[in-house]
Amino acid sequence: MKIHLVGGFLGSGKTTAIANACQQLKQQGLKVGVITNDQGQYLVDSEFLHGKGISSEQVIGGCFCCNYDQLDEQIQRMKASTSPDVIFAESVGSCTDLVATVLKPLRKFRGQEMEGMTLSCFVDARMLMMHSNNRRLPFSADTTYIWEKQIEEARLIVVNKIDLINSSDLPAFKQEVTAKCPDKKFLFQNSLHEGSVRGWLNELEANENSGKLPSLDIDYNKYGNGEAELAWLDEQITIKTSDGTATKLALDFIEGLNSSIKRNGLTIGHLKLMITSNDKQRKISFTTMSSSGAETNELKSFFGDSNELQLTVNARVQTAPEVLRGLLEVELGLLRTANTIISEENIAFFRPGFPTPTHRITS
Ligand SMILES: Nc1nc2c(ncn2[C@@H]2O[C@H](COP(=O)(O)OP(=O)(O)OP(=O)(O)O)[C@@H](O)[C@H]2O)c(=O)[nH]1
Ligand SMILES: [Mg+2]
Repeated sequence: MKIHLVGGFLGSGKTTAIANACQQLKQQGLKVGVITNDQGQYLVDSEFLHGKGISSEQVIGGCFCCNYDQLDEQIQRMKASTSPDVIFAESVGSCTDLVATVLKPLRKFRGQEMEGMTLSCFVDARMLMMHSNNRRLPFSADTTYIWEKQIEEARLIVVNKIDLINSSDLPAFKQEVTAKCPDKKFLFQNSLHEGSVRGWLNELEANENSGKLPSLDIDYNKYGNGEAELAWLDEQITIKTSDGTATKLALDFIEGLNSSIKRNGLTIGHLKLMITSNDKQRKISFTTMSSSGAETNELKSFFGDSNELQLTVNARVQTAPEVLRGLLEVELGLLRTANTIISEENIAFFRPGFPTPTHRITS
């Protein structure tokens, strides 16, 4: 069994790449599993993987490092149930220090059972380009510190969403990034593209000794503060109508929430939603660099008119949790009419707690 730990900031494209990779490995006849991870409980990513027929387990309520035993339990559970050849473990996007707190402990306690362990760090190419050009990222200094530490600790860096970079800028960008860190392996990837993800899989095959990476030198106060500057808001919403407008209302709400976050000058880490209606599902994402999540008209025709629709909301935004909740409530309020029933469930809004890893191996 091989374990591929996949880190990198919120919205950088980890789940997209993992889903694509799993589908390719399954076609090769391999058994795969994914462990998702989040501070919250009801995860859009888990629903997304489930919808694609990829078996997954979750480590919820905190990052892998602070819930190492839960991670270990989920690995053992997968091993017992489906005995996968490959497990992808996607860490929550605000987490770093994975070498000392996850890879090294796994190597120490479970090394005998593993054929290989890797660590990849995903980074949005547009953010890396900003950073390389000495432009400030749209996050606070301490949140940017987490983003930088994620890249620092991994040897294999997947510079993702390369399709969104102007192709004339690409050669110089690639050269600059590679020259700055000659000890790292950079892959320039489009995770929506099968051939591009195949390159990552080939690299994972060849790169099985990430357990030997050095542990980070990291200031946990800055790390904890950087995480606490992000607000988490999760909830599940049901919209019921009698005139077939549930789809339209849901899309109005989603666009409204995104616009309202932007209008208030707040930086999105990742605003992701799963829409479920008429036995169809679609994940919608707004990330730090993207202005819109999906074509509204395309979604309208995909779902068609409906009288009932479910939304799972996972919002990660740089602000106070109460502020984020307030913005959502206002947008939801706009949908409430005499003909509409809106119910909210499993509401949670909070700042991630201070990171206190179960193990931290520095040697
Ligand atoms: N154009 C383009 N879009 C991508 C690529 N990879 C991912 N995306 C999109 O980026 C958004 C975020 O992708 P996710 O895979 O959910 O990102 P993530 O890193 O798993 O996000 P978190 O789990 O919240 O940290 C989605 O809309 C994806 O479709 C890519 O290579 N190119
Ligand atoms: Mg994800």
